[in-house]
Amino acid sequence: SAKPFFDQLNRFKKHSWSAYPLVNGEPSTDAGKIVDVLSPRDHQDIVGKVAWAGKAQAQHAVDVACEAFLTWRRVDVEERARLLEQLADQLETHQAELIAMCTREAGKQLHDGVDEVREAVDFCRYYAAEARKLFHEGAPLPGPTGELNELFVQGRGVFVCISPWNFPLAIFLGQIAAALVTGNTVIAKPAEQTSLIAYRTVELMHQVGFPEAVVQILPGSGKELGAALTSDPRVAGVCFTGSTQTAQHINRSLAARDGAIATLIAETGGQNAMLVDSTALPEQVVKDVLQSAFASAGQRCSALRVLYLQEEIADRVINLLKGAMQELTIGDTWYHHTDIGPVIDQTAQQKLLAHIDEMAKRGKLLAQAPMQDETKLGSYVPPTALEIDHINWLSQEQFGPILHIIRYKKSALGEILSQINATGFGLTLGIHTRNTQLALAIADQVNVGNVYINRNQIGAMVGTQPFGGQGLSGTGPKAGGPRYLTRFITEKTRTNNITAVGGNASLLSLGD
Ligand code: UN1
Repeated sequence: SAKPFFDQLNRFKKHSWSAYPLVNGEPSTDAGKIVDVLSPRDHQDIVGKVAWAGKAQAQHAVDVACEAFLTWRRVDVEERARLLEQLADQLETHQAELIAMCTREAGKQLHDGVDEVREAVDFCRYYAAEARKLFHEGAPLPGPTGELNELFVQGRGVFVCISPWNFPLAIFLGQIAAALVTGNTVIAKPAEQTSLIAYRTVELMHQVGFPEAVVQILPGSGKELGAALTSDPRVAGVCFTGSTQTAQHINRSLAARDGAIATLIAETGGQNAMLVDSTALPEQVVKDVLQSAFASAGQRCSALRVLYLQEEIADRVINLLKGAMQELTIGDTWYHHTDIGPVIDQTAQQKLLAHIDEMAKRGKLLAQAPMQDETKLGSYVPPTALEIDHINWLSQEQFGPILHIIRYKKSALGEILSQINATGFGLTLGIHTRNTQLALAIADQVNVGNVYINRNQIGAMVGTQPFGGQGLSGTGPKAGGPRYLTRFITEKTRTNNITAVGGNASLLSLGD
């Protein structure tokens, strides 16, 4: 009974959703603030209503999660993994609704919504498979005869998962999936801007059989609710994706607690560069620059911010880029023909527009994509290319469709690599060259998590390009990689002197 995709999608064009604090499966309606969610597409489309949680719900949710951990950590890994796989199927069944939510609530293009569902599904299946490998219950270790040594892994306890609005489904669920499959209980605090899709996802989780006490959701403010959760000494770990500043804040809050030393897994910002030398293929460069800098309105932490062009090729690339930018369609994300949609809200829009003004004065405005009339309603920022002199003009990450271009002389390459490292960020790096030795040498010198050679530098795939950075860009291990789950677990070694109780033949043979 498969209906054509757009028919399914249209059913959710006017739908309105709700989100509440959901503690132990009980929605609290007496929570503090109630917020109307207006789409960044046009600031008119009402996507739904969100009730925010306060300190009382945070405390209560931690009580419930602590209690639930005692049984959840004993559930067989096979069962937890199977639940994740059932969730993956459930997401696919509901993909039209989830894509509509991505588009309306987060202002993402339809094809970004398709990618989000795909990535969320991949996270579920990948972490299910990795957890089965990690949990060799009682894997025997070598040791002297008469002694049985075994290694066990288990969840750490209550994990608080604080997720961003730019991947409101994929990253929201990726964090939770990793924490749950390794035997932790979860309190999810989604981004203020995208609570509705997060809440809907948690409903789907409960429908497939994740216990209500094991995964709870609290919509609310980062400042108050986030602080209430991260300052609770019973919380064993925090998984966070968002700004570097907020990660540092969470780190201090965890360190100040009089309690167990908590784990912080953080994936934060970048000041991502691409280097293009004179041997690169200009058409390929322009295609990959457009994608890396402007896809998802530049609202990816992987996005290209600073394009370095060797002087011999700079004019050629800039001219092609200017032409290509004139062809972009900026507008309402409900339409499939739209290339680039709005930024998340008016605060972001104002900040980005102010940055463009400042850089245009100090440097040079090279190109701006044309805006359709419909963009007047929503929070749109024109994709913009600016020429600047030095990466240190950029004191912080500009999370939007703004590309900074710097020309360089071949002899200055070494100095430029040092300047990129000196930003302290280390997330993605793009390289375009036909000189393979040079590409490999640059890849080795720059301290980043993900290097992309002769292609775009966004869209890391789960299991294929594990994603995450160094320094100011995050703690690692990489999401979607083979070691990600290791920080969600704790280990227990059990050493048993089996001769002391007169010996046990079957155990002895294991120990030999
Ligand atoms: C983020 O934008 O917060 O590679 C990280 C990519 C994505 C980036 C996710 N996986 O484009």
